[in-house]
Amino acid sequence: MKRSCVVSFLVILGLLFSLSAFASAEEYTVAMVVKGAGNPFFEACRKGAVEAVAELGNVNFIFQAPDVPTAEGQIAMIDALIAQQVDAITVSANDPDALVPVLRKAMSRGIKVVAFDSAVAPAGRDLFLNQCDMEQVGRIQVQLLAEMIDYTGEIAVLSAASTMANQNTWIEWMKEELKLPKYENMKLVSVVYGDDLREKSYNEAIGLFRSYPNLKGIIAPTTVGIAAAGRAIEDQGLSGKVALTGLGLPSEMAEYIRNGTCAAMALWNPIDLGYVSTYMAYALLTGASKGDLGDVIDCGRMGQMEITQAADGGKEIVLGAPFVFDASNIDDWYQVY
Ligand code: RAM
Repeated sequence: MKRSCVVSFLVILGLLFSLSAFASAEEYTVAMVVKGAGNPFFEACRKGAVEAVAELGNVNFIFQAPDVPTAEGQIAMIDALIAQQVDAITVSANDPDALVPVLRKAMSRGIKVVAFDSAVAPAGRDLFLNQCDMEQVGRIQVQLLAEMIDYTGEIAVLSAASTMANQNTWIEWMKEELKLPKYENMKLVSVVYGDDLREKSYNEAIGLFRSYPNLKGIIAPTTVGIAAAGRAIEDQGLSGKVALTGLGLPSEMAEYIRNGTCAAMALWNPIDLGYVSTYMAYALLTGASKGDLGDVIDCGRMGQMEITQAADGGKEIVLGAPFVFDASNIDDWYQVY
């Protein structure tokens, strides 16, 4: 009798033990939805997310990208992820407003939503991971180009898609910068959209050379656009005649930076972007943060990061400042991302 009591006590103890072990090992699924397939920028974001997931231990990771960078493609993917009952979605939006209904649906089912890189409107997200201060990113690109063309001549912007929030905000700040008196001899003649597709971006650059024979410079605030513009400038024999800057990946731009086709450009670290956005989703899932202003989130090797008020009225974490790449440092970076 006594012995069977001890046995059942041990069995119950064992059961409780395994239950608590089970509870602490709760598994989460985080899905990252990016603008479009075949963009090395988002491959770098994916790399950062995979790194975070490996550190966190109890997260399954799904990476999805529409073939073409459109809101429709992303909406279909997010709908499917809701049906799959993922726990969190991190997303770089192709359109800040078009994605709101499907992301609201996700949030109403308890799915946490962290936008990163290109924001979705506040109603469709819990948090945004802003890569850098938007104003600084916009202004710095004009400053870089102005130095290259001696503050004189016609310039154009080769952007991604006309619906994309990150590029549109940066372009607004470029226009603000251009209002300063020191740019009075620089004229923004056109803004064209390559939709973050390689061939379309290339063709838009060629179109600019044809429409504006006196063009002195291009700003491409997209890694796809700047690489396509570099190729177009060289194919047309315009190196040294049309200057190029914008936001580029060192891995794709090293050759153009070294040979002067693009003397300087800016960017931040896309690996960190994917890494931190995953930690943010995790903090919301575990309840470590409710996503409130002033909350500080543990972001692994990136340290403690604070939730602040975003310019669009929502809440965000800002990753850092833009970094300028040129011939002096490109060799240190072109193998990193
Ligand atoms: C492209 C994408 C991305 C942007 C970078 C700079 O890869 O448009 O959203 O942040 O460029």
